[in-house]
Amino acid sequence: MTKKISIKHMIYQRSSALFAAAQKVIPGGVNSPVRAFKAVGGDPIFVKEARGAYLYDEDENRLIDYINSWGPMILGHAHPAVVNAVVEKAKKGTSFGMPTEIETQIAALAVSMVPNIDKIRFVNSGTEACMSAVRLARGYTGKDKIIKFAGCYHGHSDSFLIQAGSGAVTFGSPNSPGVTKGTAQDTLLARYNDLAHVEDIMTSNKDEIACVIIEPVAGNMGCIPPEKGFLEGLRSLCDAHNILLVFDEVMTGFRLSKGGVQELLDVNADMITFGKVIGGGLPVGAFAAREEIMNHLAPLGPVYQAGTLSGNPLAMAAGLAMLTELNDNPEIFNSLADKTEYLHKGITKALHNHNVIHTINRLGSMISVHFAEDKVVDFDTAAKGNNDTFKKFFHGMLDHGIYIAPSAFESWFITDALTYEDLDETIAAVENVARRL
Ligand code: KE4
Repeated sequence: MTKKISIKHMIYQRSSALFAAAQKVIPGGVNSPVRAFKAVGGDPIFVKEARGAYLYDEDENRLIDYINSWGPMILGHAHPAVVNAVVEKAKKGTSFGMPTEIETQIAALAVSMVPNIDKIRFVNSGTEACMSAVRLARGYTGKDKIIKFAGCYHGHSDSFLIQAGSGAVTFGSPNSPGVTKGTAQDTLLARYNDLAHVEDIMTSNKDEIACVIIEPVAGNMGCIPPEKGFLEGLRSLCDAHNILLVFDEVMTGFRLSKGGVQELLDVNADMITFGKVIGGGLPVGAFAAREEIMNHLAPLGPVYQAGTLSGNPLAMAAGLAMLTELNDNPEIFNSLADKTEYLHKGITKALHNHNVIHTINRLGSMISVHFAEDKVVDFDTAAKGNNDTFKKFFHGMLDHGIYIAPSAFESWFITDALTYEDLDETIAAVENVARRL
């Protein structure tokens, strides 16, 4: 039985005042564009604190959080294991710029959890991980070009801001100014889920392509799972053309399963990038591969990569606590998938009850609602979604105390802190909002 709830008539006065103040000293008032609500309109919400599945904003509103800092808070906000680890580590100093044992501990744990990797290098963001992975692929292969997919987002490094997804799309400037022609010419753009297109590009750029980099389950066009055979086909094409296959698992790593997409879908990549969950909410990215590739990295090999705060013990403590929780309790991944399936079924029913045209994509604990008639399988079909309907949906859900991605080109991120009561409240809100779409 659908739970009846009313609109909560939330107020956002303090958030709006804080946003006005922030805009005076921070470009756009935010430190990452997608937070500015440009794609949905209105002022962004300022969060005071968060616990479990809930955000508490500066106007004392409680919001059920379906973004979870864009993925890291898979166990819920302020998880005791992570908080305690960080507090204890901070008392002993936060960063030394020298090796520490905890880096080896989290590296060994990550290597034990993820297939096909012997070594891992820690950096400070997903962007840095993907940027470094591509440099390593180029250094290892001696080739300059890369293939990325329209709508996939690998962070804001120049090579990737070519029809990128996520925030870059919502700004209608897929190729960001500041990216030189020289850089752009080495990035070849393919259509997601289109093997024939990838093969054409490989054939036309014979022996020039260092790697293919892909979100093996896309999240930056909304959630778009790979069609059956797509990743396996990519693997075969990369083998045939002697090209490295890089899985950008910044979003999917340690979220879709212990071993990420490689384990979940049984497809092997040559290099994997991580972010988000691996840092437990602190700034951590990483890239990993088999030893013969990783040993090309400085100080062992000629490919340079470095970072003042890379592997700092404070961030390592958060990441190690998070990965340990997930490694010791793998049933969490099934629980997340079950909750996401329950949510999917509830939202579908609620929107169908009011004849709202939509399609929902879901894999594991990643899900997105597209107000489009056709199946969403790539950037072009994702872009056909009705953004006006999305905006109404977003603000309607917010009025019910439910925080979803402020853009149709994002995945929702389910946290295991969500209860089935939270899910029922969310589904009831969809039912209410659907009446007005
Ligand atoms: P960061 O540099 O933001 O840590 O990671 C970049 C990145 C790389 N690869 C994938 C698959 C990603 O999803 C991301 C970052 N994700 C976005 C959300 N779609 C971060 C949110 C933001 O830009 O503020």
